[in-house]
Amino acid sequence: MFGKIGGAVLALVSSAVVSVLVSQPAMAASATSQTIAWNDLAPTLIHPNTDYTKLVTATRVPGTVDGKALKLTLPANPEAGPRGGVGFETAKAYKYGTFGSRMKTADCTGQDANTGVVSAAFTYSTDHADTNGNGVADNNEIDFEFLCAQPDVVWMTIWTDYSETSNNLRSISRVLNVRTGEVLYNCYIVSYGTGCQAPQPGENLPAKTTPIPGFDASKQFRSYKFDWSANRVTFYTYDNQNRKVVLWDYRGPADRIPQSPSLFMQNVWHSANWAPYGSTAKPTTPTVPNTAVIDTTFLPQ
Ligand SMILES: [Ca+2]
Ligand SMILES: [Ca+2]
Repeated sequence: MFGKIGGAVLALVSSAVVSVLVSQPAMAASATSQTIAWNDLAPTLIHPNTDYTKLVTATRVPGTVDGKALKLTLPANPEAGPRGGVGFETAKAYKYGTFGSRMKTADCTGQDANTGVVSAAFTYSTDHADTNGNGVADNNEIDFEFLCAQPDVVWMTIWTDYSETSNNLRSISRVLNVRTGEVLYNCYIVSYGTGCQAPQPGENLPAKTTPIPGFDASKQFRSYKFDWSANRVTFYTYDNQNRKVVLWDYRGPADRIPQSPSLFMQNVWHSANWAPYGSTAKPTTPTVPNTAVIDTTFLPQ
């Protein structure tokens, strides 16, 4: 299942201009959720994946609700792609519900301006089958992703298909400057390099979001959540007064929404080809460790 996760997708993208316009997969309701506070309860919920052995829990972490946190530290000079990264997945799969995390994403302040580090929280499932019957291998995935070089911007993507052996995929992404509330990009694509498909009703809501002054995902603990149901995915966070701010209320065609049980995952990894929005610079390899700090993880009941 990690064959594709996050890894080689942008290898298919030859143009740097295009590469800034597509996200990589990091490899979605019920209103009730459980909160994993990263205390002694957490290990029973997390699958001990041998690709992800660098999990460290810490106490007395400033800014956390309960003092305890999970630190995901990407070592210096990592291999590109999620397999060279650090993260976890849940032991159990979930279909629909509320998912998310209160976290502080990897901070590359003071490093090379083009440092390529992704912090992600997402649902994921693929068995390379074609359950939705459209001729392309399914890839069920709903992502929050942040690039350390652009910590005022969030990338949100809903995937349903991805082929490792062709240029076929199905994903819709929204790139949002959370600080200003400006939607930078909202696009459904079926292959790399062929541009956006015509938008369907309900795919680009709200047109603008409530600005969160001073927003910086790498400097502040924030909760990022999404409510995943069969016909709607709503992404949200909270402003400086702890009021809910909807980042993307996706109500487009249901066949563009995952409908399969999925694991929830969080990870930090190096991308060598995913540039910040608006940049054509090639991302550079981090030469020092980079850490995302997870205060809590939110899962369906
Ligand atoms: Ca399919
Ligand atoms: Ca905590």
